[in-house]
Amino acid sequence: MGFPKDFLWGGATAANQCEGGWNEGGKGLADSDVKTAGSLTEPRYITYMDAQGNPGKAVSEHAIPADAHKAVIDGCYYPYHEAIDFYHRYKEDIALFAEMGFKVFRMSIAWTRIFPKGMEEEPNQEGLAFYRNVFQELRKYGIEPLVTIQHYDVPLYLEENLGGWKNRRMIELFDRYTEVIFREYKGLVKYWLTFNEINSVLMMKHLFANYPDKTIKEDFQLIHHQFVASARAVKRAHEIDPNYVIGCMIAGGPSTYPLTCDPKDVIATQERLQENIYYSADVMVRGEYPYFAERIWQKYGVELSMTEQDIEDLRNGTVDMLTYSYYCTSCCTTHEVRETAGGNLNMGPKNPYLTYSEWGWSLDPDGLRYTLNEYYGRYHIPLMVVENGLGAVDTLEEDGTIHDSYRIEYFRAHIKAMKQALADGVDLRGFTPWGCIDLVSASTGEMKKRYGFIYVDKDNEGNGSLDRYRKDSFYWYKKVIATNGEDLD
Ligand code: BGP
Repeated sequence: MGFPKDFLWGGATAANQCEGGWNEGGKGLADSDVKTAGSLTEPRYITYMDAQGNPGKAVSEHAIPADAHKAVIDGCYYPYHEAIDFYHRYKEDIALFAEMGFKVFRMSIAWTRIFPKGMEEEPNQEGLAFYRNVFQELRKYGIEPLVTIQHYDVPLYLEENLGGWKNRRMIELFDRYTEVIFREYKGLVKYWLTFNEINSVLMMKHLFANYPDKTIKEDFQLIHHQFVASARAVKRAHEIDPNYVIGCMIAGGPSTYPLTCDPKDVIATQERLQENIYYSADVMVRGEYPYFAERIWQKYGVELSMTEQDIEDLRNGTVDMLTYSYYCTSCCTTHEVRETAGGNLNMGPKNPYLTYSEWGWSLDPDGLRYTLNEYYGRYHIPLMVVENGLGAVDTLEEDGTIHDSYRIEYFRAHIKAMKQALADGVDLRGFTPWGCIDLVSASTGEMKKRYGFIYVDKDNEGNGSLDRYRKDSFYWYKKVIATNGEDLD
């Protein structure tokens, strides 16, 4: 048994990490436009102007002074402003995806291209036209778009004036945005995802030291608004086009294993998983908060404001599929931690049985098979792995080649793991490796942390020709797709 014959092989990107054109085509400022570049050791900053007009920068939202407003500051380098210039080069890039044989391409729409401030009555026609052109270009090659509606990208105006998703009004504004795109792209798009890694907000308290209690409480309210917005979008999508397939998207690898077989570690892991993964996925797949939600709210002193209408909306907007990002796994323990590891939104004790990438993310293909079984066993709806990959330093040789055997090795092992999960009986429909073309890293803002099958000539400081080059993995993945996952050599 191998991959089903209509398996969706492809790749994934997000608007802010690849488009550039930050102030073109009538686009408004997004919250991600005020994020600087960082590195493994230096955080990315959010830049702002304080009440006296002095520029400043903060490592996270809650460190920004109350009277300041986020702003683009002169002299600061913002890697998303140009990114890899997909905005102007999408035709060239899509031709390369087609050459690899992509069946699907995951991308996101920047809300600020459609509603520059997020609150306008009418959408921005130039923004609508841009995505129409991209979808048509994909269709030309028979590539199915898989569109994330919000991928870490909110109109800055809404952040500044409403407090972003903390404010219930965001649900209505998201409604307006989704209704426009569902109508506009009917017949061009079939697959949609509501929020990228919606569960990530609940992990912030574990990622940042001194994360304020007040912010934790707000985060639960914020994600509740997103759950409702997501559910309403699902319902609306089906009303507009019954052929639409609309899924949720979660960060799928965190807190996977107990570090030891001490039952206390097992319970700690179970609680973490409930909090980090199932709290969110249960709401979106099953249409109601899980039985353990009350315990979590009590733990953090959360008093959720939830209306009767919210409850009904959640019930009526369950997703058609569950999709997730999978890069690595992490461990949980109640014992003293000797060595910690990094990860995609998941720090934790180092797993002695795994090796780690240059950015400290574990390499764990078995964890992919394990999570596929866990999620399918719990929900019994179709799954897609919509992010996976190895962030690594690549070398562009003088003759224009890039020998990324480490990336091929990573994918070979992960594709084998998916094959095993399919043999286990999991209903897995597609695979879109992250950053199929090199793009700006979300966590560090670097170009150096590359994921692509296609190399983009640009460095961390923004220098480079932006020319595209095929890596060794490009040819390898092309063969994998052509043989539907049979030839992995
Ligand atoms: C996920 C995000 C992506 C992406 C990826 C890789 O959390 O959904 O946007 O960037 O992680 O992470 P990074 O870019 O930090 O290496």
